[in-house]
Amino acid sequence: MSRTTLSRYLIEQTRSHNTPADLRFLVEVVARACKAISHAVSKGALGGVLGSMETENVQGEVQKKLDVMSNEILLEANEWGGTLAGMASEEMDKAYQIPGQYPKGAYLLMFDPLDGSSNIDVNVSVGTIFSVLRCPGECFSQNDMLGEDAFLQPGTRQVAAGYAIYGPQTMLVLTLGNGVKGFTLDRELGSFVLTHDDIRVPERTAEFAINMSNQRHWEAPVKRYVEELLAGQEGPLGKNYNMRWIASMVADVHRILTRGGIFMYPRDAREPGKPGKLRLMYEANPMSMIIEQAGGAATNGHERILDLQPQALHERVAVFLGSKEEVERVTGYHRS
Ligand code: P6P
Repeated sequence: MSRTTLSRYLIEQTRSHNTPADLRFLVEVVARACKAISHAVSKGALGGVLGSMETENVQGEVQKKLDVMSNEILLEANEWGGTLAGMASEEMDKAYQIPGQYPKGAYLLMFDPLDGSSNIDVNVSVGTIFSVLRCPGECFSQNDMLGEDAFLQPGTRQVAAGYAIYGPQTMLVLTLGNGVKGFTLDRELGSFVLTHDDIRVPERTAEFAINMSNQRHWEAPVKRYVEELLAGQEGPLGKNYNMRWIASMVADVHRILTRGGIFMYPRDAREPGKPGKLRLMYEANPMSMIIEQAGGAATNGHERILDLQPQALHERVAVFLGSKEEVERVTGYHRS
């Protein structure tokens, strides 16, 4: 039986779910850019792409050479196709304006071009996270500058979300709003092939992911919850839990999509003004859409992440996502 490639899946979605042709084309181009990033990442030291730049991004984080390369790959791949009114990236302070020589389109693309890049030099899985919104109103008139406000839409308005994970296999995990599909890159064909047709997050789990070194900085509900996890069978939760922390959100979320779990990056007292470390628009929102589409849950400890009204392009948020039972438990502790 012929294998379903990403292109065939997208065509079938157009027929069965009226996926617009320009959205289909946008996803194909993003996937193609992820193939190019995968190729650059896999070269490692042989490609002269490891190590850091002498620069910092808008987050104040030292940029890795591959951060900058991945960002440029995504911009160059997506700016000419006529599907976008603009782009935004973790690596750029301002929204990216589609150059005047290219037509504009109806969508906004946001991405973290290389999430987990601190892991690159130690050869641990990293990834690209992307989110697609419709541009509100007439924001794709050819000559107008695109304002940041056009991006500030709640995560429920996303029309597509996905990530590529550059690990032992390169995979693309995608949702168009009707379930979550996983595609594995066949390097001989150069195609993403459908290998995970209906990804579901188990409702219950015995595995949690959090950076335990921050424990003394957490708020009380998180301290209570993690203490209960660590108390295991003898504790109030009545079962033993395992812990994983890869420090690459794409890899941790991919594990949770594959076998369940809860991922947590809570706010902490180190920087009280910051609601969390992870970014809402191009990390938490796309991952939350994927997790919810796979039957899981995602909150900031108090409310559903996808309902949050963004106030700024690079705003941060606390994240609790994964198996519904555990996300609801820790969220309940914040409310009690
Ligand atoms: P820490 C990577 O830098 C990242 O943004 C996420 O991918 C990851 O989950 C988190 O930060 C890791 O943070 O503080 O454990 O290094």
